[in-house]
Amino acid sequence: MTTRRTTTVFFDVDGTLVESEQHGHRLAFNDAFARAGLDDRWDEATYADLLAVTGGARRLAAWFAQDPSSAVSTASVADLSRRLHREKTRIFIEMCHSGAVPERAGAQRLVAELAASGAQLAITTTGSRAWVEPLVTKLFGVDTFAFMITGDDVLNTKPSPEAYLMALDRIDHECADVVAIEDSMPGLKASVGANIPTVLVANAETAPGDWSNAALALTGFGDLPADTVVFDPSGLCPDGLLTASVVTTVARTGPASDRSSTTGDTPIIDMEHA
Ligand code: XBP
Ligand code: MG
Repeated sequence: MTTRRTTTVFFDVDGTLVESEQHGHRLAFNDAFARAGLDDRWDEATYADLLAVTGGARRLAAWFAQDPSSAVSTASVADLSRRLHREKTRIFIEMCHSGAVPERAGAQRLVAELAASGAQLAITTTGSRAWVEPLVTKLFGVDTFAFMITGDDVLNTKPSPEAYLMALDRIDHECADVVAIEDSMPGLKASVGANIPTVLVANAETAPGDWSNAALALTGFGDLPADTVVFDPSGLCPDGLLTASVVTTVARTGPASDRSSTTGDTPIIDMEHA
């Protein structure tokens, strides 16, 4: 007797399910600086560079470490970062409640399609549980996701594969085909580091990089006219719409180490011209 294999889809949150960085987290960080009486402010270009450091508290610590003059002199970088991050989280939770952090176009469609197909869905994010849980529940529904691995649960944030390895431990992965949906290079490194085939749904905030480890890369879920497929060596998404069927096929195809068609030139994608 053969056991029917299930599909488990691990969703990243920031930049993947929600539009949260430049007009969400960045503004909350700046508000936290202001409330603490600090002059630090992150413009969009500065924040784009800082996205290479995942996890809000770590991002703050990296900022203060690179420019010690901007830190309150009596506080250690770590203490100051933690304190600011607590305030930033409070501010961001209010933003989520007020509707300032929307779904990414097409995310609700894909999540609903996958849920209807019987796939198991879970969250694997570097963001804090205090806002992730209420926001994901509000936008995508109660019980849509079987579990959520957040930045609070891991010692090492992305690009470490720790969150994905922890997520794999939560499922019966002997019986499940798994796939991750990510938007960033640290996210892609994390999921691929856990040997999980990954769909990269890049966006304007995704740093250019070598995405050859993705099974498929698009500039959106395919719901917006500007969305395009930018890397699809196996011809998985000919229509340009990321459907439940495409995602399930990526899961069934397996990780890059199991695929045969990923050799050859791999583009470094310039998002401005993709
Ligand atoms: C997202 C992050 C998060 C947010 C900030 O990375 O790094 O830290 O930017 O959220 P990914 P917190 O999408 O790869 O998980 O301040 O709650 O950490
Ligand atoms: Mg992300």
